[in-house]
Amino acid sequence: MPDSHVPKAALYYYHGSVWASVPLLALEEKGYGSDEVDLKEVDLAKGENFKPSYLRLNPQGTVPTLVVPLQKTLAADIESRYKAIQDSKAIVEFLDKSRSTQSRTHTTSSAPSPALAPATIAFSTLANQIVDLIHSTAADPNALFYTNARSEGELKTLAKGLLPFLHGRRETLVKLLDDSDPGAVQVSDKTKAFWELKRIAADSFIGVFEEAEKSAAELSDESRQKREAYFQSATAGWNGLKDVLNTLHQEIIGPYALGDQLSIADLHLAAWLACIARLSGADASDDGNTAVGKIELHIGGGFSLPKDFSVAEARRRAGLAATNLDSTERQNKLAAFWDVMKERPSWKKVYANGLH
Ligand SMILES: N[C@@H](CCC(=O)N[C@@H](CS)C(=O)NCC(=O)O)C(=O)O
Repeated sequence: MPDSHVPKAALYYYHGSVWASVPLLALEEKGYGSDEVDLKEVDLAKGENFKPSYLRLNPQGTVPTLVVPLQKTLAADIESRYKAIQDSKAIVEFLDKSRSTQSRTHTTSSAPSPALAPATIAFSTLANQIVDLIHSTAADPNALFYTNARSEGELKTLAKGLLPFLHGRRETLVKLLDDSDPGAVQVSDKTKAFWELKRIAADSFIGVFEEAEKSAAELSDESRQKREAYFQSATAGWNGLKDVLNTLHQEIIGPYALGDQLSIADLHLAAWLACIARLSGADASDDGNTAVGKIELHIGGGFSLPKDFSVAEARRRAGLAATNLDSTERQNKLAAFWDVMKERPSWKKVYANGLH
């Protein structure tokens, strides 16, 4: 058993976060023992990520953050020093390298630890392209989360869901700004400007959502313009997803991003797709065709990905038992990806309480 004085790594996450799901999936896939990394929830709905104590770990105020003890200072008699890894890409690369079948330092798990880094330069380039694409502005699931309404009916529903979240964050930001007035807590101008920007962003959505129950005719000119601008950006955001999905469909080898082996790219893709599917009305029990079908329908305008990937081939490559499938049955590659990810214990654990 590891010595309880040995400093542990801590993963700061939020249960509803897209990008924090990537290291959560990685912990399972890499076979980390449940007592090897402390999970610390940062409540984004209460703006806990804006607090100075969290900004010291991650100045962007985002989850995930992985705080790891520096190896030189593992001995119990030396005060531990830590470094904070502040982005899902860097965290997963670190988690991948830090546990291998050879190195079992302080590990309590005997689970296998497959390498998730691509094995060749060509695969590594492809994996990076996929990861960069799903982390690009056009694919940003958090922007789509706030702009998931393109009609007055959808706006009413979304407002009910998001207003408590936005108010919770705003309250914290206002308090932090008030407390940082001269004479109170000392914070840098940069931090104050960051809080101010976040407060303005929250206010702008709150303004639109708080008037969601009003018809367009009941709004002031200014509010009507704001609602129209909101719908325009929502429409542009969801339309922009067509290119992202088409490119992914072309780039992925199938059923995993790099073919038959799970890699880092799949963890990012799984977390991203789960979130986009949820925003499109899918749930965790949906199969790949249903979930991706809901995404296509939600994007609208008859958008659909080509169904050019053999279902039987996808199952064979993923090492899954053949079902009584018609060997000519085809699906799109994202649906095939969904079906094989859904079978994995990592996915079952991270999405046990539903998609997020
Ligand atoms: N590039 C970062 C992005 C992380 C990110 O944007 N996380 C979101 C949650 S999924 C967040 O913490 N947003 C801050 C907020 O809601 O204020 C990563 O991949 O880790």
